[in-house]
Amino acid sequence: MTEEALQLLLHRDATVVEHALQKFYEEQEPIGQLLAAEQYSLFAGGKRIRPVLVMEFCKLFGGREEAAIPFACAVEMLHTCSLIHDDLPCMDDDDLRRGKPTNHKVFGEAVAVLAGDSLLAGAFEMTATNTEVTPEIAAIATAYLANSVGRAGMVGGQIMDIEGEHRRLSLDELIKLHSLKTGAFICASCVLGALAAGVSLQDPAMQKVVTYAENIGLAFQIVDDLLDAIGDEATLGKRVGVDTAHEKNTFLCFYSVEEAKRYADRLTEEAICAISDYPDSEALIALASWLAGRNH
Ligand code: GRG
Repeated sequence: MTEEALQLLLHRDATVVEHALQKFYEEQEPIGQLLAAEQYSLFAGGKRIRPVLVMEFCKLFGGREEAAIPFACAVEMLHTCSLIHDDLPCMDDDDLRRGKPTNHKVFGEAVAVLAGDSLLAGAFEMTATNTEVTPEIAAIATAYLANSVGRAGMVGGQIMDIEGEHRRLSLDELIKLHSLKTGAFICASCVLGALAAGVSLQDPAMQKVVTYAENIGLAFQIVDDLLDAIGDEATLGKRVGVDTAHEKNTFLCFYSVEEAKRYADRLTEEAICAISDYPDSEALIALASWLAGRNH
């Protein structure tokens, strides 16, 4: 698939999800500044990688788009929640995200915390009430997603990250941190797409989904570290050099820039290998390659 065709596809998937999210917000009762704060970050122009993974894995297994849309909306809401909370003064203390002032800079810390909380709750409401799949699939997806962002996933990775700031982690610890903090949620996005298409967690095909997801998840984080070190602030829409300033553990503590790029490329090859036998895998193959070479 050409770069142009991939960008068209990403744009199309992202637009479908964005319309669904807009419709959801049009139906909500305003209360205080909550809706405004949620929408400020949700519609600030992220890449929408996780919802695209949901949509494309559903497509790979011949599922209906309608079944994937609520899951895709949910992962973007959860992702946005994690970004709002990550930017807070008590976490990474960032003032720029997606090219705009961070949520707490605009709405204040209390509203930012609550906007994140509300996005989190809304995401699980969205997966649990997905009527385009069976109630059993909705429940399985909800539990899988919850596990991926809780102690065994994102929150667990974040605590390792925070507590690791004061000491040098080993490479194994760093890989574990990121497989929890970023990888588990990326994996859940891919798995929810397959679930929407009716693939069960026990199906051998699901192992291929997980292998693809784990490899692109780790590659994604390596590229994230590279972009913080050598990326361009205007293109990224967030501050660069933050990892060094905070003495964060990153892959560049263990590898040179060139070695880190090669590592990300190797993981990308592994990811591609896991799914390339499927007839309609070109989009996911192109997506994995694009993620490894992205500049934002
Ligand atoms: C929300 C359950 C929950 C917990 C919060 C703050 C926190 C605990 C965890 C931090 C998780 C986090 C923000 C990890 C970083 C992941 C990452 C690389 C984000 C950047 O993702 P992109 O590049 O961003 O997809 P865009 O803006 O394009 O969507």
